[in-house]
Amino acid sequence: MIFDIVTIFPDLLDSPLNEGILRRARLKGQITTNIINLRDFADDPQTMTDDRPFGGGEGMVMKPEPLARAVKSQQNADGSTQAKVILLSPQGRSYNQKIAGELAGEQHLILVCGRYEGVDERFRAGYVHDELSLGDYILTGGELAAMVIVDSVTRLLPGVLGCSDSADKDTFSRNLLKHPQYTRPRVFEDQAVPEELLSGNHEQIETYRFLASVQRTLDRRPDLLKIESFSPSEIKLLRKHGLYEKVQMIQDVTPKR
Ligand code: 9D3
Repeated sequence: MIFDIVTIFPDLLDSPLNEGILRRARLKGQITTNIINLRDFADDPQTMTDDRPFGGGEGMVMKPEPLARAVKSQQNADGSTQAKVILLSPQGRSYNQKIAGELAGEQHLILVCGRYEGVDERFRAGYVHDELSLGDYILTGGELAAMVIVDSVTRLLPGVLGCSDSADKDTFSRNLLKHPQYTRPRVFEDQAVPEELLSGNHEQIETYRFLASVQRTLDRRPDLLKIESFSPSEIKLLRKHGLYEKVQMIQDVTPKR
């Protein structure tokens, strides 16, 4: 899969792509990342990529021509399919695991990092296929958002994670938060590891973890809970431990995201 990232701060993106799983995926050829310096596509000597807004007002707007030239330079650069162009901006729809899964099915993404107050609307209209935001907080630009997309999509690609760390055991595919985890020592600052985890009894351990996951999800992310996602044997367990009623109640009063 090819990720082209169009930015005015190319250096910002170097190290995240050069560590850990992203680095390994690049070296194994599972992903290709190209950092495109928008300034290379500016036309005037001062390499202006932004300008003052028509109509007046605060801040600057990214000019359409450099953005369009940068995108065109990468579009069909791999010969075959049309790349999907994604603008990262506070006006985009909110990114989530479902969108990550959809993007993992693409062959070529061009991620355009917004800066300043935004981009000229005609670039958006003519070149952008989708516009994404990370959520309701303010960043200084789209670069970190682009890295989040590359990271979250890459780990979904076949063969990128080891088989021990399979993508579908994750939090968001089960609608449950992960249970608390412990390693050595058995006692740390007067806090012991729960007995159930030391029992060596696999069924007891799984039951403990399942109940702890449900409890944690009830406490922290009730919006994730889906009563339909529990199997009959899980519902029996929840009933036995007084959690079924709580899940049902919270399910009824929590707005879904
Ligand atoms: C005053 C209006 N602001 C828009 C909400 C101006 C503004 C703030 C921040 C314009 C651009 C930016 C830079 N942010 C991004 O480019 C961005 C972003 C974000 O700020 N939050 C969450 N996701 C993203 S993706 C790109």
